[in-house]
Amino acid sequence: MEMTARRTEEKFQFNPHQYRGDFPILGEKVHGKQLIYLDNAATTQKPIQVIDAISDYYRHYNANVHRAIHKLGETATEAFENSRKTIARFISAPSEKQVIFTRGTTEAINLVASGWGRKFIGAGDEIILSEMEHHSNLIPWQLLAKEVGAKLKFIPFKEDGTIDFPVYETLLSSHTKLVTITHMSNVFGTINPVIRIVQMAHDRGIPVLFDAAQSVPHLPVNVEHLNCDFFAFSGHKMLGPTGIGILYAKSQILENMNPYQGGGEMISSVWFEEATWNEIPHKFEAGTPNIAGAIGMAKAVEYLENVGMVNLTLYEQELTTHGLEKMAEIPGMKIYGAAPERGGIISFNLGDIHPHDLSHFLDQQGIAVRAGHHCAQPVMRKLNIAATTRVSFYFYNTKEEIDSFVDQLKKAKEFFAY
Ligand code: C6P
Repeated sequence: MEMTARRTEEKFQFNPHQYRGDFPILGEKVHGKQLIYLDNAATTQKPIQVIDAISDYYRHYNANVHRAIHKLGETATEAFENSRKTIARFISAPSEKQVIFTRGTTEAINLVASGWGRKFIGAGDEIILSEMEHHSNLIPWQLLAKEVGAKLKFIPFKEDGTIDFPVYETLLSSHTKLVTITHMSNVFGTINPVIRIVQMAHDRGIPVLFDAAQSVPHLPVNVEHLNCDFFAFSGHKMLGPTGIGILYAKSQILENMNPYQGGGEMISSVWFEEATWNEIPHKFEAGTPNIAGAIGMAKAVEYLENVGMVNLTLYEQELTTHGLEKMAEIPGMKIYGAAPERGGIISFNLGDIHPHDLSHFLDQQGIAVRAGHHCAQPVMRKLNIAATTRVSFYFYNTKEEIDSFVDQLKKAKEFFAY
Protein backbone atom coordinates (compact mmCIF):
# COMPACT_ATOMS: atom_id res chain seq x y z
CA MET A 1 0.00 0.00 0.00
CA GLU A 2 1.16 3.54 -0.73
CA MET A 3 2.64 4.87 2.47
CA THR A 4 1.18 8.30 2.32
CA ALA A 5 -1.60 8.78 4.81
CA ARG A 6 -4.92 7.46 3.54
CA ARG A 7 -7.92 9.72 3.71
CA THR A 8 -11.37 8.39 4.19
CA GLU A 9 -14.88 9.76 4.49
CA GLU A 10 -16.04 6.72 6.46
CA LYS A 11 -16.87 7.14 10.12
CA PHE A 12 -13.78 5.98 11.89
CA GLN A 13 -13.54 4.99 15.55
CA PHE A 14 -10.33 4.69 17.52
CA ASN A 15 -10.12 4.58 21.28
CA PRO A 16 -6.66 5.50 22.61
CA HIS A 17 -7.79 4.57 26.14
CA GLN A 18 -7.84 0.97 25.01
CA TYR A 19 -4.04 1.20 24.89
CA ARG A 20 -3.02 3.86 27.39
CA GLY A 21 -3.15 1.45 30.33
CA ASP A 22 -0.31 -0.54 28.72
CA PHE A 23 2.04 2.45 29.10
CA PRO A 24 3.02 2.81 32.77
CA ILE A 25 4.77 6.13 32.20
CA LEU A 26 1.56 7.79 30.99
CA GLY A 27 0.32 7.57 34.60
CA GLU A 28 3.33 9.54 35.90
CA LYS A 29 3.11 13.02 37.35
CA VAL A 30 5.65 15.69 36.39
CA HIS A 31 6.03 18.74 38.66
CA GLY A 32 2.91 17.43 40.40
CA LYS A 33 0.89 17.53 37.15
CA GLN A 34 -0.39 14.64 35.05
CA LEU A 35 2.19 13.95 32.32
CA ILE A 36 1.12 14.89 28.79
CA TYR A 37 3.76 13.45 26.50
CA LEU A 38 3.91 15.23 23.14
CA ASP A 39 7.53 14.53 22.21
CA ASN A 40 7.00 11.30 20.31
CA ALA A 41 9.17 12.27 17.33
CA ALA A 42 12.14 12.31 19.72
CA THR A 43 11.24 8.94 21.23
CA THR A 44 8.04 7.10 22.05
CA GLN A 45 6.96 5.57 25.34
CA LYS A 46 7.12 1.82 25.89
CA PRO A 47 4.20 -0.52 26.64
CA ILE A 48 4.51 -3.06 29.43
CA GLN A 49 4.66 -5.84 26.82
CA VAL A 50 7.96 -4.43 25.49
CA ILE A 51 9.35 -3.79 28.98
CA ASP A 52 8.45 -7.36 30.00
CA ALA A 53 9.95 -8.89 26.84
CA ILE A 54 13.29 -7.21 27.60
CA SER A 55 13.14 -8.18 31.25
CA ASP A 56 12.16 -11.80 30.39
CA TYR A 57 15.21 -12.14 28.20
CA TYR A 58 17.54 -11.03 30.99
CA ARG A 59 15.67 -13.01 33.65
CA HIS A 60 15.18 -16.28 31.81
CA TYR A 61 17.37 -16.81 28.77
CA ASN A 62 20.22 -14.28 28.71
CA ALA A 63 23.03 -15.71 26.57
CA ASN A 64 25.08 -14.67 23.59
CA VAL A 65 23.66 -15.48 20.15
CA HIS A 66 25.04 -17.59 17.28
CA ARG A 67 27.85 -18.92 19.47
CA ALA A 68 26.86 -21.13 22.34
CA ILE A 69 25.91 -24.79 22.13
CA HIS A 70 23.77 -24.72 25.23
CA LYS A 71 20.06 -24.34 25.81
CA LEU A 72 20.11 -20.68 26.83
CA GLY A 73 22.23 -19.77 23.82
CA GLU A 74 19.85 -21.62 21.51
CA THR A 75 16.81 -19.94 23.03
CA ALA A 76 18.40 -16.50 22.77
CA THR A 77 19.48 -17.12 19.17
CA GLU A 78 16.02 -18.26 18.21
CA ALA A 79 14.41 -15.22 19.85
CA PHE A 80 16.91 -12.88 18.20
CA GLU A 81 16.42 -14.37 14.72
CA ASN A 82 12.65 -14.53 15.16
CA SER A 83 12.78 -10.80 15.97
CA ARG A 84 14.44 -10.22 12.62
CA LYS A 85 11.63 -12.17 10.92
CA THR A 86 8.96 -10.16 12.73
CA ILE A 87 10.51 -6.88 11.66
CA ALA A 88 10.95 -8.13 8.08
CA ARG A 89 7.25 -9.00 8.00
CA PHE A 90 6.30 -5.57 9.37
CA ILE A 91 7.96 -3.74 6.48
CA SER A 92 7.15 -6.50 3.93
CA ALA A 93 10.81 -7.25 3.25
CA PRO A 94 11.10 -10.20 0.86
CA SER A 95 13.59 -11.90 3.19
CA GLU A 96 14.73 -11.41 6.78
CA LYS A 97 18.29 -11.63 5.44
CA GLN A 98 17.75 -8.11 4.15
CA VAL A 99 17.10 -6.83 7.67
CA ILE A 100 20.29 -5.73 9.44
CA PHE A 101 20.29 -4.79 13.09
CA THR A 102 22.00 -1.48 13.80
CA ARG A 103 22.02 0.93 16.73
CA GLY A 104 19.38 3.04 14.99
CA THR A 105 18.69 5.12 11.90
CA THR A 106 21.92 7.05 12.32
CA GLU A 107 24.07 3.95 12.32
CA ALA A 108 22.08 2.43 9.45
CA ILE A 109 22.80 5.45 7.25
CA ASN A 110 26.47 5.51 8.29
CA LEU A 111 26.64 1.83 7.39
CA VAL A 112 25.45 2.62 3.85
CA ALA A 113 27.78 5.60 3.50
CA SER A 114 30.72 3.48 4.61
CA GLY A 115 29.98 0.02 3.18
CA TRP A 116 28.33 1.10 -0.07
CA GLY A 117 29.31 4.74 -0.55
CA ARG A 118 33.07 4.25 -0.21
CA LYS A 119 32.93 1.45 -2.76
CA PHE A 120 30.60 2.95 -5.35
CA ILE A 121 30.91 6.75 -5.02
CA GLY A 122 34.02 8.53 -6.28
CA ALA A 123 35.47 11.88 -7.29
CA GLY A 124 33.05 14.05 -9.28
CA ASP A 125 30.03 11.87 -8.42
CA GLU A 126 26.94 13.49 -6.96
CA ILE A 127 24.61 12.59 -4.10
CA ILE A 128 21.14 14.17 -4.03
CA LEU A 129 19.60 14.99 -0.66
CA SER A 130 16.83 17.35 0.32
CA GLU A 131 17.15 20.54 2.32
CA MET A 132 14.93 19.10 5.04
CA GLU A 133 17.26 16.31 6.15
CA HIS A 134 17.97 15.46 9.77
CA HIS A 135 21.72 15.68 10.49
CA SER A 136 21.75 11.85 10.46
CA ASN A 137 21.02 11.89 6.74
CA LEU A 138 23.38 14.76 6.03
CA ILE A 139 26.61 14.45 7.98
CA PRO A 140 27.45 10.86 6.86
CA TRP A 141 27.23 12.11 3.24
CA GLN A 142 29.27 15.23 3.99
CA LEU A 143 31.98 13.00 5.47
CA LEU A 144 31.88 10.65 2.49
CA ALA A 145 31.84 13.48 -0.06
CA LYS A 146 34.90 15.08 1.54
CA GLU A 147 36.71 11.75 1.65
CA VAL A 148 36.11 10.70 -1.96
CA GLY A 149 35.68 14.08 -3.66
CA ALA A 150 31.96 13.77 -4.38
CA LYS A 151 29.41 16.64 -4.40
CA LEU A 152 26.16 17.01 -2.47
CA LYS A 153 23.15 18.48 -4.28
CA PHE A 154 20.03 19.60 -2.43
CA ILE A 155 16.38 19.51 -3.44
CA PRO A 156 14.98 22.76 -1.98
CA PHE A 157 11.93 22.80 0.25
CA LYS A 158 9.19 25.32 -0.40
CA GLU A 159 7.29 27.62 1.96
CA ASP A 160 4.77 24.87 2.74
CA GLY A 161 7.50 22.40 3.75
CA THR A 162 7.22 20.24 0.61
CA ILE A 163 10.11 19.47 -1.71
CA ASP A 164 10.45 21.31 -4.99
CA PHE A 165 9.82 18.42 -7.35
CA PRO A 166 10.71 20.12 -10.65
CA VAL A 167 14.11 21.03 -9.18
CA TYR A 168 14.60 17.39 -8.18
CA GLU A 169 14.21 16.43 -11.82
CA THR A 170 16.84 18.94 -12.91
CA LEU A 171 19.32 17.70 -10.28
CA LEU A 172 19.23 14.09 -11.51
CA SER A 173 22.10 13.54 -13.93
CA SER A 174 24.59 10.98 -15.14
CA HIS A 175 26.81 12.05 -12.22
CA THR A 176 24.15 11.15 -9.62
CA LYS A 177 25.08 8.01 -7.71
CA LEU A 178 22.48 8.12 -4.93
CA VAL A 179 19.28 9.90 -3.88
CA THR A 180 18.95 9.93 -0.09
CA ILE A 181 15.96 11.65 1.46
CA THR A 182 13.72 11.61 4.49
CA HIS A 183 10.41 9.80 4.15
CA MET A 184 8.80 12.05 6.77
CA SER A 185 10.32 15.34 7.93
CA ASN A 186 10.98 15.57 11.66
CA VAL A 187 10.45 19.35 11.47
CA PHE A 188 7.46 19.85 9.15
CA GLY A 189 5.83 16.42 9.36
CA THR A 190 5.81 16.40 5.53
CA ILE A 191 5.43 12.95 4.00
CA ASN A 192 7.55 13.08 0.87
CA PRO A 193 6.27 11.62 -2.44
CA VAL A 194 8.46 8.57 -2.13
CA ILE A 195 7.03 6.51 -5.00
CA ARG A 196 7.65 9.33 -7.50
CA ILE A 197 11.09 10.00 -6.06
CA VAL A 198 12.08 6.35 -6.59
CA GLN A 199 10.54 6.14 -10.05
CA MET A 200 12.42 9.15 -11.33
CA ALA A 201 15.72 7.98 -9.85
CA HIS A 202 15.31 4.39 -11.04
CA ASP A 203 14.46 5.58 -14.57
CA ARG A 204 18.05 6.76 -14.61
CA GLY A 205 19.47 3.72 -12.78
CA ILE A 206 20.08 5.63 -9.53
CA PRO A 207 19.48 3.91 -6.16
CA VAL A 208 17.40 5.57 -3.42
CA LEU A 209 17.74 5.58 0.37
CA PHE A 210 14.85 6.58 2.62
CA ASP A 211 15.42 7.84 6.12
CA ALA A 212 12.29 6.30 7.58
CA ALA A 213 12.92 7.22 11.23
CA GLN A 214 9.70 9.24 11.38
CA SER A 215 7.57 7.27 8.91
CA VAL A 216 7.78 3.60 9.94
CA PRO A 217 6.32 4.28 13.41
CA HIS A 218 3.29 6.04 11.93
CA LEU A 219 2.49 4.65 8.46
CA PRO A 220 1.93 1.22 6.96
CA VAL A 221 5.12 0.45 5.06
CA ASN A 222 5.86 -2.01 2.28
CA VAL A 223 9.46 -1.75 1.10
CA GLU A 224 8.81 -3.93 -1.93
CA HIS A 225 6.04 -1.66 -3.09
CA LEU A 226 8.20 1.39 -2.42
CA ASN A 227 10.95 -0.31 -4.39
CA CYS A 228 13.60 1.68 -2.51
CA ASP A 229 17.15 0.37 -2.34
CA PHE A 230 17.94 1.30 1.28
CA PHE A 231 15.56 1.97 4.16
CA ALA A 232 16.62 3.02 7.67
CA PHE A 233 14.64 3.31 10.90
CA SER A 234 14.92 3.21 14.72
CA GLY A 235 13.23 0.99 17.30
CA HIS A 236 12.85 3.67 19.97
CA LYS A 237 10.52 5.84 17.86
CA MET A 238 8.06 2.94 17.48
CA LEU A 239 7.58 1.71 21.08
CA GLY A 240 10.85 -0.24 21.15
CA PRO A 241 13.99 0.34 23.20
CA THR A 242 16.84 2.70 22.36
CA GLY A 243 20.05 1.42 20.79
CA ILE A 244 18.38 -0.76 18.17
CA GLY A 245 17.37 0.01 14.60
CA ILE A 246 17.24 -1.44 11.14
CA LEU A 247 18.84 -1.11 7.77
CA TYR A 248 16.84 -2.83 5.05
CA ALA A 249 18.39 -3.03 1.58
CA LYS A 250 17.98 -4.97 -1.63
CA SER A 251 19.78 -8.32 -1.52
CA GLN A 252 22.02 -7.73 -4.51
CA ILE A 253 23.19 -4.44 -3.06
CA LEU A 254 23.94 -5.99 0.33
CA GLU A 255 25.88 -8.81 -1.32
CA ASN A 256 28.04 -6.27 -3.15
CA MET A 257 28.68 -3.99 -0.18
CA ASN A 258 31.78 -4.01 1.98
CA PRO A 259 31.42 -4.81 5.67
CA TYR A 260 30.92 -1.82 7.96
CA GLN A 261 32.87 -2.90 11.03
CA GLY A 262 35.21 -5.82 11.58
CA GLY A 263 35.01 -8.26 14.47
CA GLY A 264 33.30 -11.41 15.68
CA GLU A 265 30.33 -12.92 13.85
CA MET A 266 30.76 -10.97 10.60
CA ILE A 267 33.43 -13.38 9.32
CA SER A 268 33.39 -16.76 7.65
CA SER A 269 37.09 -17.76 7.87
CA VAL A 270 39.97 -15.83 9.37
CA TRP A 271 43.72 -16.16 8.85
CA PHE A 272 46.45 -13.96 10.33
CA GLU A 273 46.58 -11.81 7.22
CA GLU A 274 43.07 -11.96 5.80
CA ALA A 275 39.46 -13.06 6.22
CA THR A 276 36.31 -13.92 4.31
CA TRP A 277 32.90 -12.58 5.21
CA ASN A 278 29.85 -14.23 6.68
CA GLU A 279 26.57 -14.25 4.72
CA ILE A 280 24.16 -11.34 4.83
CA PRO A 281 22.87 -10.02 7.19
CA HIS A 282 25.61 -11.23 9.58
CA LYS A 283 28.34 -9.69 7.42
CA PHE A 284 27.15 -6.32 8.73
CA GLU A 285 26.67 -7.24 12.38
CA ALA A 286 30.13 -7.31 13.94
CA GLY A 287 30.36 -8.11 17.64
CA THR A 288 27.71 -9.12 20.15
CA PRO A 289 24.48 -7.45 19.02
CA ASN A 290 21.87 -5.70 21.11
CA ILE A 291 19.94 -8.91 21.74
CA ALA A 292 17.49 -7.50 24.27
CA GLY A 293 16.97 -4.52 21.98
CA ALA A 294 16.07 -6.70 19.01
CA ILE A 295 13.66 -8.75 21.13
CA GLY A 296 12.10 -5.56 22.51
CA MET A 297 11.78 -4.03 19.05
CA ALA A 298 10.04 -7.13 17.69
CA LYS A 299 7.59 -7.04 20.61
CA ALA A 300 6.93 -3.38 19.78
CA VAL A 301 6.21 -4.38 16.18
CA GLU A 302 3.74 -7.02 17.37
CA TYR A 303 2.07 -4.39 19.52
CA LEU A 304 1.75 -2.02 16.55
CA GLU A 305 0.42 -4.83 14.35
CA ASN A 306 -2.22 -5.46 16.97
CA VAL A 307 -3.23 -1.78 17.02
CA GLY A 308 -3.24 -1.86 13.20
CA MET A 309 -1.09 0.57 11.24
CA VAL A 310 -3.97 1.82 9.10
CA ASN A 311 -6.05 2.56 12.22
CA LEU A 312 -3.09 4.25 13.83
CA THR A 313 -2.42 6.43 10.77
CA LEU A 314 -6.05 7.49 10.49
CA TYR A 315 -6.30 8.33 14.20
CA GLU A 316 -3.08 10.32 14.12
CA GLN A 317 -4.46 12.27 11.17
CA GLU A 318 -7.46 13.17 13.33
CA LEU A 319 -5.18 14.26 16.18
CA THR A 320 -3.04 16.32 13.81
CA THR A 321 -6.00 18.05 12.18
CA HIS A 322 -7.40 18.80 15.64
CA GLY A 323 -4.04 20.15 16.86
CA LEU A 324 -3.51 22.29 13.76
CA GLU A 325 -7.00 23.78 13.96
CA LYS A 326 -6.80 24.60 17.67
CA MET A 327 -3.28 26.00 17.47
CA ALA A 328 -4.09 28.16 14.45
CA GLU A 329 -6.79 29.92 16.52
CA ILE A 330 -4.15 31.46 18.79
CA PRO A 331 -3.09 34.94 17.62
CA GLY A 332 0.64 35.15 16.97
CA MET A 333 0.90 31.44 16.14
CA LYS A 334 3.30 30.60 13.32
CA ILE A 335 3.21 26.98 12.17
CA TYR A 336 6.02 25.76 9.91
CA GLY A 337 4.91 23.53 7.07
CA ALA A 338 1.50 22.93 5.52
CA ALA A 339 2.01 19.87 3.37
CA PRO A 340 -1.21 18.17 2.23
CA GLU A 341 0.33 14.80 3.12
CA ARG A 342 1.68 15.07 6.62
CA GLY A 343 2.17 13.17 9.84
CA GLY A 344 1.62 14.19 13.46
CA ILE A 345 4.53 16.57 13.86
CA ILE A 346 3.84 20.30 14.31
CA SER A 347 6.67 22.83 14.61
CA PHE A 348 5.75 26.35 15.59
CA ASN A 349 6.67 29.63 17.20
CA LEU A 350 4.35 31.66 19.38
CA GLY A 351 4.94 35.40 19.08
CA ASP A 352 8.49 36.09 20.13
CA ILE A 353 8.51 33.64 23.05
CA HIS A 354 11.76 31.71 22.84
CA PRO A 355 11.04 28.00 22.25
CA HIS A 356 13.19 27.07 25.26
CA ASP A 357 11.18 29.39 27.51
CA LEU A 358 7.92 28.03 26.13
CA SER A 359 9.06 24.46 26.52
CA HIS A 360 10.10 25.18 30.12
CA PHE A 361 6.72 26.80 30.82
CA LEU A 362 4.89 23.77 29.38
CA ASP A 363 7.12 21.38 31.31
CA GLN A 364 6.02 23.08 34.55
CA GLN A 365 2.49 22.03 33.57
CA GLY A 366 3.57 18.42 32.96
CA ILE A 367 3.58 18.82 29.16
CA ALA A 368 6.64 17.42 27.36
CA VAL A 369 7.42 18.99 23.98
CA ARG A 370 10.68 19.54 22.13
CA ALA A 371 12.34 22.91 21.54
CA GLY A 372 15.42 23.62 19.49
CA HIS A 373 16.76 22.99 16.01
CA HIS A 374 15.59 19.35 15.98
CA CYS A 375 18.95 18.20 14.60
CA ALA A 376 18.11 20.06 11.41
CA GLN A 377 20.17 23.24 11.65
CA PRO A 378 20.16 23.93 7.88
CA VAL A 379 16.34 23.87 7.98
CA MET A 380 16.35 26.49 10.74
CA ARG A 381 18.88 28.59 8.82
CA LYS A 382 16.74 28.54 5.70
CA LEU A 383 13.66 29.51 7.75
CA ASN A 384 15.78 32.26 9.26
CA ILE A 385 14.99 31.21 12.82
CA ALA A 386 17.11 29.79 15.63
CA ALA A 387 14.61 27.23 16.84
CA THR A 388 11.01 26.07 16.99
CA THR A 389 8.85 24.39 19.57
CA ARG A 390 7.59 21.05 18.31
CA VAL A 391 4.75 18.78 19.34
CA SER A 392 4.52 15.26 17.98
CA PHE A 393 1.74 12.76 18.57
CA TYR A 394 1.33 9.03 18.87
CA PHE A 395 -1.76 6.85 18.96
CA TYR A 396 -1.89 6.92 22.77
CA ASN A 397 -2.38 10.69 22.78
CA THR A 398 -5.88 12.12 23.10
CA LYS A 399 -7.67 15.19 21.81
CA GLU A 400 -8.12 16.22 25.45
CA GLU A 401 -4.34 16.25 25.90
CA ILE A 402 -4.02 18.47 22.84
CA ASP A 403 -6.71 20.78 24.25
CA SER A 404 -4.81 21.05 27.55
CA PHE A 405 -1.64 21.84 25.61
CA VAL A 406 -3.45 24.57 23.62
CA ASP A 407 -4.90 26.01 26.85
CA GLN A 408 -1.39 26.21 28.26
CA LEU A 409 -0.17 27.95 25.09
CA LYS A 410 -2.82 30.61 25.70
CA LYS A 411 -1.66 30.94 29.31
CA ALA A 412 1.96 31.17 28.15
CA LYS A 413 0.97 34.02 25.88
CA GLU A 414 -0.42 35.92 28.86
CA PHE A 415 2.51 34.93 31.08
CA PHE A 416 5.12 36.14 28.62
CA ALA A 417 2.82 39.07 27.66
CA TYR A 418 3.98 39.62 24.12
N1 C6P B 1 15.05 12.57 15.38
C1 C6P B 1 13.90 14.14 16.79
O1 C6P B 1 13.58 14.60 17.89
P1 C6P B 1 18.33 7.99 15.74
O2 C6P B 1 18.84 9.03 16.68
O3 C6P B 1 19.43 7.31 14.99
O4 C6P B 1 17.36 7.05 16.37
O5 C6P B 1 17.43 8.77 14.66
C2 C6P B 1 17.98 9.84 13.96
C3 C6P B 1 16.97 10.48 13.07
C4 C6P B 1 17.11 10.34 11.69
N2 C6P B 1 16.22 10.86 10.85
C5 C6P B 1 15.15 11.53 11.27
C6 C6P B 1 14.17 12.08 10.28
C7 C6P B 1 14.95 11.72 12.64
O6 C6P B 1 13.88 12.40 13.05
C8 C6P B 1 15.89 11.20 13.56
C9 C6P B 1 15.75 11.42 15.04
C10 C6P B 1 14.74 12.88 16.75
O7 C6P B 1 13.54 14.66 15.74
C11 C6P B 1 15.93 13.00 17.63
S1 C6P B 1 17.09 14.19 17.09
